[in-house]
Amino acid sequence: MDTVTSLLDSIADVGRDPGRGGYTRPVYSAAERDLRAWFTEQAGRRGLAVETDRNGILWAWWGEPQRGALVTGSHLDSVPGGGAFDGPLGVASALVAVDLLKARGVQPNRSLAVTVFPEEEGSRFGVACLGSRLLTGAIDADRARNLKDDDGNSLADVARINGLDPQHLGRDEDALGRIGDFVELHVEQGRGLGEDGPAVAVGSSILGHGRWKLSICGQGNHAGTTLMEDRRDPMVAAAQVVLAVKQVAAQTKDARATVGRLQPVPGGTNVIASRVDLWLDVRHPQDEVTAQLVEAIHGKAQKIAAFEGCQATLAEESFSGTVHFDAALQRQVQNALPGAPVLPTGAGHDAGVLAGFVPSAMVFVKNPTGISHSPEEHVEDADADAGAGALADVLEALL
Ligand code: HGY
Ligand code: MN
Ligand code: MN
Ligand code: MN
Repeated sequence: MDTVTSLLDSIADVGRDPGRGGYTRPVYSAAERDLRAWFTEQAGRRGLAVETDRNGILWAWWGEPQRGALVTGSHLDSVPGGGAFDGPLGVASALVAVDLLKARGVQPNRSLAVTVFPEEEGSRFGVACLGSRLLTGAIDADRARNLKDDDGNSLADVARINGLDPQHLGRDEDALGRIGDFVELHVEQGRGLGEDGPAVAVGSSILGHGRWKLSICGQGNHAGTTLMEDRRDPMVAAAQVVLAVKQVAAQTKDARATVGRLQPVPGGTNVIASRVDLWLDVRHPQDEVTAQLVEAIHGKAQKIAAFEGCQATLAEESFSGTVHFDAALQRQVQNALPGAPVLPTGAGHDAGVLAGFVPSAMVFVKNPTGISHSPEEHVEDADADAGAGALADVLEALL
């Protein structure tokens, strides 16, 4: 029988990113397509019938596709230079959990589906959990169709190339009706379990979080012929804005604000940028505080930009309010995992989007480094297998 580690080892070379370290597996890239093929093959080996729905979500069925099924899964796409576990651990653990349930002779009372959601990281089209947002209608389908990647390819075009009908992207009542309960296993992103804690924890809530694009426009010019006093350099404004983001968040307990991506345009070494785009990721347990943080950052950015002779404009790209998982389902998960701690998470997940529509729950597996969205993300083999065993216990209790 496969172990979680042996399954992850079998995709260890897919999407490696020597330049950044770790893995870069954007949705609908060759690497992610290879991972989808791997999943389909692994599911087939387990006698699971695989289908792709109108939003590109993969469903591997044990039993007939039916309303109210038990569904578990995660994602295979990654952030740039991501770790090996964020997403694939949940998918591999679900496959091993099916093996364990079959080995136990479990006869499900309802169908079970293992799912893979596309674009959970939002690394290509900018909106996280795009697959589950489309499935539930949490994003407007027209807006989604027109989302662009850095090369200007629209989701509609990329979806079409990948065999989907872009006009069919959007809320899918049939598929959504098939989810009676959803459970996502995920590597812990943070140190709630720490190094000495148990192997698994039960998720309780997901911090509200959003993404905003800040564009700072100035005057592009020549780096050699423009005197310092004659410049309206948006890069100089952007540098001050990044500092201001840290200062605003540092003054608010539990706030997290990050500028992880900053793009000067046109981006030449000998060119004073005409514009700088930077993306804010702001999170806080209280949604109204998140809004206040963004407003404070926006105000500071406008003042800084004006001082540098530039203009700053802010556009919201996505927002998900703080989510508390379904209490009844969480109790069932806790009963199946006696003694497992109950932990909140600051990371977004498809389970968080689905929680607004169907009973959803999460199981976290210990990551001794606590680090994620980095090659240093880690799960010990024994904990990975304990996680799959725990997921099997949860699924058996729910089947
Ligand atoms: O950004 C997040 O929290 C998640 O990893 N997509
Ligand atoms: Mn993830
Ligand atoms: Mn992630
Ligand atoms: Mn997720």
